[in-house]
Amino acid sequence: MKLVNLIAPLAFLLTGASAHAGWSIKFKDPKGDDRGPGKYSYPTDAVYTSGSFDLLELNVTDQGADIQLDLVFNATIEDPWGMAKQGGANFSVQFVQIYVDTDHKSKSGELTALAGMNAVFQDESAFERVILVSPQPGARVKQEVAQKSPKHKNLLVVPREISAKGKTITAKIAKKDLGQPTDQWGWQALVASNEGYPANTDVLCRKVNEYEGQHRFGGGDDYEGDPNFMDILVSPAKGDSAEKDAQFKILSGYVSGADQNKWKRAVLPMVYGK
Ligand SMILES: [Ca+2]
Ligand SMILES: [Ca+2]
Ligand SMILES: [Ca+2]
Repeated sequence: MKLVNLIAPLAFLLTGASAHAGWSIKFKDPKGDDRGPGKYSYPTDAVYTSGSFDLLELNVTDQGADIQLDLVFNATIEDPWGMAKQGGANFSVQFVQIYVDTDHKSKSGELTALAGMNAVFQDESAFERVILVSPQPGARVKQEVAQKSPKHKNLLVVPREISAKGKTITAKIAKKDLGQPTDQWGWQALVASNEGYPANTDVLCRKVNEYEGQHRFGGGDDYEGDPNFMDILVSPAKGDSAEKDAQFKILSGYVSGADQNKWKRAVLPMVYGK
């Protein structure tokens, strides 16, 4: 056997395990669009500092055994409620749900966002995974999803480690839990707020009401047709201000009010890779 025939498979064996390490993708989001459909307002309590729900970047990096997500916000991330001392991560008010479409086939996957979000996805963006970046302990996140949003139980990915530093929340996910990301995957990040005392219908999220309160967002209505999140990604996710208006238009597509039969969900797109 020629030496070259021996070397090629050997090189594959040596590099195969980490062949994808180093792959990354960056999504940017405009500043100042942390108002959902354009008219949402923050709760009045001082912990909800300006920019706390304004996503600026989502970076996804393959690190070999882990996939790392870095979420950059327009505010320093703080832990005023001491979530870290309660066995959670070191931040308090944010709760980001990251939806992933791994096959980009119409209606292949789940279309409804987690209980409490009050939103659905476009047919082409039916998702296979939902990654929950919550400051709550992982066991509680799993329990809430199993109890209140059972159809997402098998799609749920809980990061093995979540921490905040400066303006960035970082989540490390075991690759075996997520799969191997490719340029063809679709991504969406819903920026909601962590609620330790959620309604029976909501997975750990804070509600949007008609008027803002100490711990309630305002600018929606007091029924359950309005989306309960403040910021999303919009294609092409370069962070241009046009994406701001595109987001407001997408999220304004909902109908809420006293008559549940008339409710219409906001329909969310995803952003696909390179
Ligand atoms: Ca933003
Ligand atoms: Ca899919
Ligand atoms: Ca946005």
